[in-house]
Amino acid sequence: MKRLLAFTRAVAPSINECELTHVARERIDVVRASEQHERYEDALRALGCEVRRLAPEPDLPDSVFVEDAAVIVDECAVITRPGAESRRREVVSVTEALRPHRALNAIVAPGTLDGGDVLRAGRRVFVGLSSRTNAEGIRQLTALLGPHGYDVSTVAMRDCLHLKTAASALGDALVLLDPQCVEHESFDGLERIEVDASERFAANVLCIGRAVLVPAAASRTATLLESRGFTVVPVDASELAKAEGGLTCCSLILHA
Ligand code: CIR
Repeated sequence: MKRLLAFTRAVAPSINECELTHVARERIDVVRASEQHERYEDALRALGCEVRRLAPEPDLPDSVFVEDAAVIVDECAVITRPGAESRRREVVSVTEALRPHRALNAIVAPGTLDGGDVLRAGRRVFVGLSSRTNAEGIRQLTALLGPHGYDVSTVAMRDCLHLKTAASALGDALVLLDPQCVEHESFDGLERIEVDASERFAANVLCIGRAVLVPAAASRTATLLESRGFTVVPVDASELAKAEGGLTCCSLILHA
């Protein structure tokens, strides 16, 4: 029986120096952010994950957002080259943590890629062309995943940091998306549902089996997901939202 591992990392005390692209800087309460992050880890445990904390990186402000450092599929993992220079060193510890579990490859210069731009639904992999992920990064990812049978396509988006700010996979055949940030047509071949129009940043949800972690502020989208048969787990991640992070960003989940 395979275990479900969830790699996480503590909130860095320097998080107030985080990168910001689309939101205005607001003071982040580090204690509150850490408490919310612990509740998030509890929610992962309750869904069967074995949570493993990576070594803390107190001097890397965005290091809690471990998702951006790797793309993991069953056959291998791709260590990213994050688009923000300040985030490049985050991959070192993630590489060591993943080494026992997957064959590793890496995105190399001049390619850049953030894990938050990579949405996988079954054998389809959608990659956002963003301020962090460039065409060369997508080309390299395509070359690395293609031989394993993944069909990689590039997605344009607007007014959001990462593709997964705009859309999330709910299993292999269904995508939740925010039509203000991404077009339905980008996900041709998959069923699509939209977030509630009144809820900004509701499209970043974390699906584990038939359960979905949903931002506590997105209650209408949560009701929609329940009506589709999902078990919704509301998670308050309001402090890390000030750092432009969502629910998928804070873990790297794999079967091991
Ligand atoms: C950044 O700008 O890189 C961080 N402040 C937020 C990263 C969030 N990660 C994600 O959406 N995967």
